Amino acid sequence: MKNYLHTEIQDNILLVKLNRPEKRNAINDELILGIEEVFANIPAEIGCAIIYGEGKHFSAGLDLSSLTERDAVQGLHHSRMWHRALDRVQFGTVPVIAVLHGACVGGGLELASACHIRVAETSTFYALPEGQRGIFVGGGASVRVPKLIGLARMTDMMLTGRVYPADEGMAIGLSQYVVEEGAGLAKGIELAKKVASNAGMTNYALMHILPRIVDSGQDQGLMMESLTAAIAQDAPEAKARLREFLDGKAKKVGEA
Ligand code: 1HE
Repeated sequence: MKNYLHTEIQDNILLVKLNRPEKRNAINDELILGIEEVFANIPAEIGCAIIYGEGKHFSAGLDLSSLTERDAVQGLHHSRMWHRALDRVQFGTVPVIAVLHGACVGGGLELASACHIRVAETSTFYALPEGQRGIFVGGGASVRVPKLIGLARMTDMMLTGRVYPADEGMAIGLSQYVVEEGAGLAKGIELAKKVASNAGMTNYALMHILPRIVDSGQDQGLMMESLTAAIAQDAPEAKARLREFLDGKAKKVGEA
C-alpha cells in the first residue's frame, strides 16, 4: 500500500497520490484497500482532501490482470470491496477533490465520481471501456456516473466506447473545472483551502445529507432540508458568520 499510495499533509489539506505510474495507476486490490484505509482514517485536523495521480494518467481503472482469476462469488465480493472503499471517499469526514489528467477510465472514473469536486487538466479523457472488455462496471459507476451525466450518456459511453475529452467532459458534467496542463494540483489546493474554511456543518450537510435528499422523494427531501437548515443555522459558528456579514466585516459574494 505504501508504495502505491503516497500521502502528504499541507496545512490542513491531505494530498493523496496514486503512485503506480508504470501500470498507469491501474487499481489492484492493494491500491483499493489502501484508498479505503486512508479515507477511513483522515486526521481530525484535515479540512479537505485531494486525490491525484503520478505519471501520465490519473488512472487506467481496474487492474485487468487480476480479473481472470476470479469466479462469480469472488467477483461479487470484489465489487463490494470497491463499493466499501469508494463509500469511504464519498461519505468520509472531509470533502474530496479529484485532480485529473490523462486517462480517467473505468474504475478511475468510478474513483473520480466518488469525489465531491473534479478538476481536469486539458489532457484528461474519460471512458468506460468495460463494455469493450466484455464486463460491467463494478465500482459504483452505475449509481454515481448517471448522477453526473445522465443515464443516456453513460449508456452510450459503455455501448460504443465513446471517449470524452476534457472540455466536453466538463460540458456534460464529468468535471466542474478544466485547467491548463500541469495546473491541476494548484487549482485543487486553491479550492481545497476554500472548502476547508467552510463551517463544519455546511460541509457535513453537502457530503452526507444532500446526496440522500437527491435520492429521496420530494416530500422527504424537503423535510430533510428543513431539518438540516435548522441545525446549521443554530450552530454558534453560523451565527458568528452571519453577524460578521451584518457588521460589514465579511466578504461580499464574488470578493476574493
Ligand atoms: C494495465 C492497465 C490496466 C495499463 N490493468 N494493466 N481499464 C482499461 O481497459 C484501460 C486499459 N489501459 C489503456 O487503455 C491504456 O493503458 C491507457 C490509455 C490507460 C494508457 O496508455 P499508455 O500507452 O500510456 O500505457 P500502456 O502502454 O497501455 O500501459 C503501460 C503498462 O500498464 C502496460 O504494462 P507493461 O507491463 O506492458 O508495461 C499495461 O499492460 C499496463 N496497464 N492499464 C492492468 N487497466 C471495479 S470494476 C472497474 C472495471 C474497469 O475499470 S474496466 C476498465 C479497465
